This record gives sequence, structure tokens and C-alpha cells, in this order.
Amino acid sequence: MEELDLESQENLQNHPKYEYQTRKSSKCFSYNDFFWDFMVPNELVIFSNVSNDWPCRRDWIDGDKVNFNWLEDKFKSLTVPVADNSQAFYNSHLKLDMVFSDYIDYWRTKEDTRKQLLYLKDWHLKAALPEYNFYKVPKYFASDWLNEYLLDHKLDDYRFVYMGPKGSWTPFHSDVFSSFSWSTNIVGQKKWVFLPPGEEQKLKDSLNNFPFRLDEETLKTENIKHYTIIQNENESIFVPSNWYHELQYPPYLEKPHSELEECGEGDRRLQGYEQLRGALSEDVEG
Ligand SMILES: O=C(O)CCC(=O)C(=O)O
Repeated sequence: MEELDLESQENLQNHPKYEYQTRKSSKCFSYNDFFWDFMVPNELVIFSNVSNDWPCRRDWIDGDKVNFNWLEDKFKSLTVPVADNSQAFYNSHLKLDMVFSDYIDYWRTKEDTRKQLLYLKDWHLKAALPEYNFYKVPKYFASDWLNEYLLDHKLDDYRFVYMGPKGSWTPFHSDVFSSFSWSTNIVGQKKWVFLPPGEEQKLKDSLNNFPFRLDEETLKTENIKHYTIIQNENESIFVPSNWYHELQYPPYLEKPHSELEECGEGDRRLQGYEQLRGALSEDVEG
């Protein structure tokens, strides 16, 4: 298996050619190889070319931008969960419910006139509209007995949609029940900071609490092993069990202009980019 290249993920703005080393094209990487190389050793991997034919990629975005009109027409009266990223509430953010069209109105307003930073997150869209097949589960993640069990018993649902403006973020956490999870980005970029299992213990305070927000400078000075990854559109990330992580829609606007070469190592140079992004995630245990 290839080594993770931490060095090339740091100071992304100063490194126009960054490449997370463990990136695979879903067109030529088998489930079997995924199982033995990543699932069994509990390692991170990113797959490219995962959502080429997903309806949400066709309809929810327009080129490099979110298609606000389409989304508003489709979901306007649905109530959606929103986190107020400007207000902490215990170890999370203050949550509110909003009508989707009101959220879109908020998102459309100019950044400097917004009074809050609102992130539409943990939206159970698939559960709300079960007949609407807006994505397809990549072959690597087909074994999902956590959701199968929970849905079968009408207990819960760990299939979520996330979308929001630049700066939206999710605090440091690990996934429920020590599950594996996957997340596909359909437009824009997401910045993930991951700690391999055990490293998070070094961050506990005297009351045994984890930090709410990571400070990457501290991670470096304290020699805490971590990986910073920019997830681009049309990429799925496999989040191994018990890897603590934090997410942010990063403020710098960069985008690769060449796709990972088919079944080879591609060149990923970056160029200026718009600020809108969206993502889909599922928790999956297999
Ligand atoms: O995308 C996000 O903001 C949170 C997603 C997440 O934490 C996860 O998929 O485990």
C-alpha cells in the first residue's frame, strides 16, 4: 500500500501541486483491493470518478456552481436541519429547523451581509424522499449493515446531505458506533483534518474533553500525527473507524484543472474557483 504523504498536504496555498497519495480511480480499483488494502487495515482512501452519473450531479449543480433555482424548486417547502456555526452548544453547534427556501435565500445573500454562518447539515433527505434516487452507493461501500439494520427496524438513519457557504464547518468528532463512513463531494471542496486512532487522546484537556475546534498549529508543534486533505468534487472519501476528524469548506478557492488520469497517477494543479460546495455522506459499517 502507498504511504500517506503528509508533507504535501500542508500549507496548501503554498503548494499549488498537492496530491493526497492514496487516491484511486473508482474505474479501475476493485472492491477486493479496497477491502484488503484499506478496510481491513483501517486506512484512509479517496476515490475519484464516483458520481459521474448521479442525478444530483446533473441537477443540483450548474458547472462549478450550486444550482439554487433547481434546488429551490425541488425542495422549497421541506424543513431542513441547520447548524448555527457561529454559536456553540455543548460539544456541537446550536441547531435550528428552517424551511429549505429560507435557507436558500440566506445562502444567496452576500457573504458580508450575513449575520450568522448557517450550515445545512445532517439532512435525512433520502429518508424524507425515499423514491428520489439522487445518488448511487459506490461499490466499495455497498455492505452497509448499520443502515440496513436501523432502517429495517425503523430506529434511525445515517444517510445525510450537507451543503453550505464558504467557512461552514463541523467540529472535531469521530463517527457513531465506531462505524466506517463515506462521503462524496459533488461540487466545490471540503477540507478534512484526520487523526489516526489514538492520536486524539493527546488532545484531551484536564477534564478529559476533546477540543471543539482543532488548531493545526498545535497539531504541528505537539507532533500530533494528522492528515489534512482537500476533497474535490466527484471524489468519495472513506473514513475508517475511530479516525477523529474535523471538516471545513475552505476559504481558499482552488480547483484541479485535470482529472486524475484514468487508472494512473494524475497531475493536480489548481486554479481560482467559486465558493459554493455541497456534499453527500453516509455512515456505513461493514
Ligand atoms: O460534512 C460534514 O460537515 C460532516 C461529515 C462528517 O463528519 C462525516 O461524514 O463523518
